[in-house]
Formats: sequence, structure tokens, C-alpha cells
Amino acid sequence: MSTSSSSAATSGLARYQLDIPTSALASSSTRTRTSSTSDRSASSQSQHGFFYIPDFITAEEERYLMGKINSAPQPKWKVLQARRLQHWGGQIAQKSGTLIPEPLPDWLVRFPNIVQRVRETKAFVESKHEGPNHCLVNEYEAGQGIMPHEDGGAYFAAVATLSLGSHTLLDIYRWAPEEPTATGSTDHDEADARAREQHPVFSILQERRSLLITRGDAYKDYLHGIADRSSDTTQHFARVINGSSIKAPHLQQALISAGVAVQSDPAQAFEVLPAGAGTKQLPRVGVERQTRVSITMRDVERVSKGLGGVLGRR
Ligand SMILES: O=C(O)CCC(=O)C(=O)O
Repeated sequence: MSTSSSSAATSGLARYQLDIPTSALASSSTRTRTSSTSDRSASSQSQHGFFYIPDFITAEEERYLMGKINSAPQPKWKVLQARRLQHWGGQIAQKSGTLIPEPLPDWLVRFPNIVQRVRETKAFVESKHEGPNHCLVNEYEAGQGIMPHEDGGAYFAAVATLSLGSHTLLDIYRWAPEEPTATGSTDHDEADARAREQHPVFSILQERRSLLITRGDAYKDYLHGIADRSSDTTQHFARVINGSSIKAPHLQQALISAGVAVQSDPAQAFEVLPAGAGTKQLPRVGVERQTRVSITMRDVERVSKGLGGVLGRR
């Protein structure tokens, strides 16, 4: 286990929590959606929000995981228009949200013991299985992304995402305020019919080897997406809220150029621009994205007993 994952386990998630600017807070009162498992679980959660853990795995573990994912049999990949993905842990029946379980692969549960480390963060402590039982692997080539979306009610209201191979910016959106109807009601039949705000309210910079946990209200009150661009520039970095957790010098440099505070100046050679300089005056620093593989882990609370259940699988 890497040093930081051990410390995540012992000192709890709180030290990794990201501060959301007041102007970017979501109004829970605008949320009228009811979902079976996630609402019930989230109501008793003590920690809600976004938690960013840098260096959750080592560089060697990252290489190993990339090797395992890339050597999966071809049919394991589902090829979408703008990315490829693998499902692990079983398929989720669309209508019922029930998992038809399959064992998670050794490279998630044995070496490296990613699932155990995620359990130790206590992010899933109130979920039915106290840890993830399902995993999606997404592969994004530079220029590929994922549309803004929410993860929905089939899962416990927590998601842990490990990033491999490249940084990315996860853009966070709020739901648009609901327009009252002529009768003054804001009820709606379908959560999916809700509109989101057009622009992200903030972004979370995910470095390779980092783990991002989204939990509780944050899971439900915001949508997330990744823009389909091949490099990130000053205007994109200016929205980042986790500058002080970023370790990689080239990303720290980009953040400094965008006027975002980082923990330490990585090299004296970088010019720190005067406070108050508008981003338009700043040099355009572009950081190329490479191919990124993400491992997204969640707990599907409803699990089919089927053959897997009879055999004692989770
Ligand atoms: O790749 C990521 O970091 C996000 C993945 C995601 O949002 C999803 O699989 O629903």
C-alpha cells in the first residue's frame, strides 16, 4: 500500500476534503428527485463532498494496472463513439438496477488491493457492502471525454475514481434552477428531464495515480463530465478548486499561471503573476492530455441472489 493510502485509512477522509467556493454551492432544495438507495444512505452520512487523494497508488502499481487493463480480452471492451469501457463485477440490470454479480478481478482485490484500500478510506462505510462491488474502466484518448451526467440511484451515494496515465479535469455542473409551473409547483415526473447549468461551476484536477471520492449530497446535487479536448489551457485551470493538493510540477505551473493557489512554488523559474491579473492577460499555458484510463468504483446495493448468491459471491 502506498504511504498516502495508508494515511487516508488512518486519519480519515476529512483531511482530503475539497473546499467548494460559496458561489458554487448547489442548493439541495432544488433537488426533488427521490431515489431508493442513495437518498436513504446519504441522509445519515457524516461526510458529504469531494475528497481528493494524490498518489493513491505508486507508479509501479499504475504500470501494472494499465498492463492488466490493456491485456483484457478484446470482447471485454465495449467500444462507444467517444471512448472504450470495461465492466467488472457484473452487469447491472437496467430496469431494476440490480447487479448480476461476478467476482472482481484479482488486479482490483489482491494485487494491488485497490478495493480494500478504498474500503479503508471509509467512504463506503454506510453502504450495504461497505465497499465497492462494481467497477467501470473507461479509456479516453486525448480529445475524448464524457458528457455531463449523474450516476443515479442504483448505487450507494459514493463513487471512487482512480486515474491512470494522464491528468484530466473533471468539470462539475449544477442543476439549473427549476422554473415553477403556472400552478407554482416545481414537481417533475422525470429526473432526467431536468436541465443543468450550461457551464461548469468548478473543476477538479485529477492527476494520474490519484483517487477522487464523491460522496453524499455532492454525489446527488452536482453532475460531472469531462470535456472532449486534447489539452487544457489557462481558462480551464482557472476553475480548479484543488490546486493546493496538486503534486506534479507541470500542473502546478499551469495552475500558478491561471492564478490558482498551489501548495508550493515548484520552481523559482516560474513567474508568479500579480494578484488580480485577469486570466485574459495571462499567457496561455496548454497542458496536453495523454490517454487516460479511469477505474470507477461504486457499490450497487441491490444484488441478485442468482447463482452468484448461492455460491456466496458478493
Ligand atoms: O472517467 C472518469 O473519471 C469519470 C467516469 C464517469 O463519470 C462514469 O463512468 O460515470
